[in-house]
Amino acid sequence: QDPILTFGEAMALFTADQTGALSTVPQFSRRLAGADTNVAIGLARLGFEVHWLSQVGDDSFGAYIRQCLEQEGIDCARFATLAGEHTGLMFKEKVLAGRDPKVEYFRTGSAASQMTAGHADGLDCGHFRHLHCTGITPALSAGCRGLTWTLLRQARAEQTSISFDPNLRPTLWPDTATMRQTLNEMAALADWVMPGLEEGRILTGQQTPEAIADHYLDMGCAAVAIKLGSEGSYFRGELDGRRQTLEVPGFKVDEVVDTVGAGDAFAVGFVSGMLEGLGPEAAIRRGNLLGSAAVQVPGDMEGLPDRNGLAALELRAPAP
Ligand code: KDG
Repeated sequence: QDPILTFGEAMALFTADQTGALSTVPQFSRRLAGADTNVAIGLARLGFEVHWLSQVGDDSFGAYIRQCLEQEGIDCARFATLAGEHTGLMFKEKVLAGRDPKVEYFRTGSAASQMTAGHADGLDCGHFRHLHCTGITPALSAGCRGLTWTLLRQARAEQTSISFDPNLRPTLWPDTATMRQTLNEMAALADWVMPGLEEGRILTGQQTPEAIADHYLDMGCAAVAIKLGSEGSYFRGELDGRRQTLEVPGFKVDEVVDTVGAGDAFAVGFVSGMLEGLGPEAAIRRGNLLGSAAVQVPGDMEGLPDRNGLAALELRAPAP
């Protein structure tokens, strides 16, 4: 299979072992986090050749992240270690069902946030079949914004397909207007844009899934997949020469343990399905299925299956 390129910031994540405010929790479990790495891992588990471009500090957490990604079979040739700098960290609450956990970041000035367009030097985007990009990386710093623009423009010029998940992180941006303008301009370079419904509303100022999707389709994107949480997903794009809509319901889950990472799992399902030529309906369905698997585990990507796991999930899922 042709290679896929992903890039961004991977962090060491500490999830609270007990419920309650982070200030009161005595124990945490160490895991890996980062929206882009979640997608990279999910695609690698499904057998895609995935390359990761990033940077960590020369500390134990950077070493831990490298070990995790190498164990997943991800190509780390463009994954640098920056001497004297630190790796980003993230802490996350354990919550009772139905609530999104509070997170705290310790990533300002991290090695990843010090990346610049120079990190793409010598990279041949035409070598990759697909580029996956999130809106978190350009929020990290001016240098990371430059890197994101460079990779998006190179991929576009080389006709490498691009998926873009806005992943809004308002606290990482100087202001909402800059976030909206930058992410909308970046999304315009992508083939497939995958916002959550609320993210789409914030970014486009539109309210309905159709109006949000049309905003991006009018800018030249080929398809928009809008995540509707437990309701499933909404797809709108060019099919058989005209703009069409698909609504695919979500899968029921017994217990929602942690919603963080569900959007990345959806991206893994949708992007892998589209790259495999399954068509939008089956791709969206796979996205919904992986999203439902992700919310049933505490970490971001522990619920992401390999091919056998995917087949087992599909067997248990109700027929469309
Ligand atoms: O999508 C999951 C991410 O939120 C998480 O892994 C950490 O990348 C992350 C972020 O910046 O929130």
